[in-house]
Amino acid sequence: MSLWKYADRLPVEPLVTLEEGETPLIRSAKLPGDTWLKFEGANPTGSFKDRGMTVAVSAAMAEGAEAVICASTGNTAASAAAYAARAGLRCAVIVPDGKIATGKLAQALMHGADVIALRGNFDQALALVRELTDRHPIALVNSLNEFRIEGQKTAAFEVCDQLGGAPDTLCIPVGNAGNITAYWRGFQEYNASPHLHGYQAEGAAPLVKGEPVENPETVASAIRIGNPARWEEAMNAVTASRGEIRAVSDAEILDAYRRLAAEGIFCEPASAASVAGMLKYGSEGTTVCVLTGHGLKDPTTAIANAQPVVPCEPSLEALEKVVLR
Ligand code: AN7
Repeated sequence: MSLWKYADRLPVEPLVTLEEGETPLIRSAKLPGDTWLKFEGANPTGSFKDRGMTVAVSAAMAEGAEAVICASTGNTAASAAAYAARAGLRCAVIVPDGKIATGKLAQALMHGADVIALRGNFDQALALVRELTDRHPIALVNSLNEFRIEGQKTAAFEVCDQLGGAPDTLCIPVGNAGNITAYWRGFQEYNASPHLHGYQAEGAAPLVKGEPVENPETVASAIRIGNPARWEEAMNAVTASRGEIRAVSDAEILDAYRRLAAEGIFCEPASAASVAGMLKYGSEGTTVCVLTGHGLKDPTTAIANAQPVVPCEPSLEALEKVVLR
């Protein structure tokens, strides 16, 4: 089974699939309220991007494309690379130099994509690939691509099916604003209308500020985005759902990141923004926090924010000392 169980609501045939979707909805054991975690890290490449990519790359195949391209803070790149490999298409990914998490870089490289490190940020990368794909017959698989949104809307269907009804509130991190757009579409198609609470990182919060951020900065590299492509749709989703869009600090993101890990759930920093926002601003009723990507994506940030490793000499005495302390 996969998200293709909703094939009658999707616009193409599943030409390329890695059995994405059908991710766990886990009730939090420690967070306040009736809080559920939609663990999108359980997708094949470890992020929600696979939902959109299976549909977008299937569409590209149907159209006879030979290559796909995207700008990415990392997860889109990893997912595009995997699905392109699966489909036998060429893939190029444009990423901000030095600003994508190690796991994502490893994935894109291993799946054989051309990884291009732009001496610039995500927003510049996206503007450039948009121009490039206007001029050349290469399929753009960023979330500007409608097929991406169509695939990602299935997460809203799953949440409703898993809970046996719509949640009251859905908390979600917001970067380029494709995913919040997709959830809102999915909920509408399911006649559900939870309040959508979108959270951006304080140093990369254009939607909260009401204007683009030229030099976005945050520890949550996945959402280090200053000029979201789906700006209007995101604001419409927030308004129409009587929700909110707010900012959380890096310290609040890292605190939520550690709290989740302490109950056995490892997500990446950007994903923890959903929980950070819920903890900071509160939520109404049954609440689902979307954990968009797996913690293993970004081992560097994990190790920098956890307790140190304990060194030990190879003797029983030394081992007792450190274990029984
Ligand atoms: C873990 O990979 O934009 O608001 O290029 O990787 O739909 O952009 C990633 C975004 C949240 C924000 N959580 O979603 C990319 C990219 C994680 C992410 C977001 C991203 P959107």
